[in-house]
Amino acid sequence: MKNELKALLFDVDGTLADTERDGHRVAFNAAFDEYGTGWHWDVELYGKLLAVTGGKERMQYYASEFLHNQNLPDNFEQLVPELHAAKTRHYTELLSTGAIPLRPGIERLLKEARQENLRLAIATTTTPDNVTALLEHTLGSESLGWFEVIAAGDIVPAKKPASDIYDYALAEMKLAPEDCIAFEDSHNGILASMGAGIPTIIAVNGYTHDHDFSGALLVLENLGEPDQPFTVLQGNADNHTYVDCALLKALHDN
Ligand code: XBP
Ligand code: MG
Repeated sequence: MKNELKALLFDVDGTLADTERDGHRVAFNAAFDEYGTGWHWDVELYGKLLAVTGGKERMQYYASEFLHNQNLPDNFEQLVPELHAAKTRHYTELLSTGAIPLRPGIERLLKEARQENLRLAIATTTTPDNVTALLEHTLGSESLGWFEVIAAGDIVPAKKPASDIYDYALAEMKLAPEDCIAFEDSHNGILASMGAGIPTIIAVNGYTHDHDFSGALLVLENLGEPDQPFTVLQGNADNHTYVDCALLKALHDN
């Protein structure tokens, strides 16, 4: 007999909230202005840069693949962590204004999962301070304690699409991948979660609509709400119109 569902693991950027276009991108540009790099990442370019996860890694990717390492600021390699720290400061300041809300269904599902004694964790490539700021300014400070593990950023050497961050969270929680469901929004994300062996539900966003989500349990526009039914893009949700624990258990048992 199959194990019962024990835990839900959530990605952050694009999954809990639509943070990339109007959050991270804006903060990168503010840091570039502060340091006078002359760079600006518009909405379309940023979509291409999302191929690489992690802010420091993304700046290095931009320099090598888009600027061909020409006319970089002096001491670029040493500047990257400084630029990134400035970007994190701008990003957390932006979140503190409440500029970025949670996506549909996230707060409802987290609260229901807590009532049903499902264990919760976060597995993300973003910086830990960014996760704290998002949770504090959307669900309140106490919500940090809802997550048994907040696995984030440089805690593992290889970021998504490597499975390391999910492997780390599973090890910390002493859980097998088949005891869990992961929530992701991107191709790199599902490569990481499924690389760790975790069945995965996808909620797409503007940047990830056309990504390859082969093998996902379900691909949705968003998790939906009782008065805001989801659209199913891939998979079978039977008669459900929003993601709740009953649907998760049904998918898990199948
Ligand atoms: C999220 C990311 C992050 C953020 C930037 O990927 O790619 O890099 O854009 O975060 P995922 P930092 O949702 O797959 O975890 O600048 O803090 O690194
Ligand atoms: Mg994501």
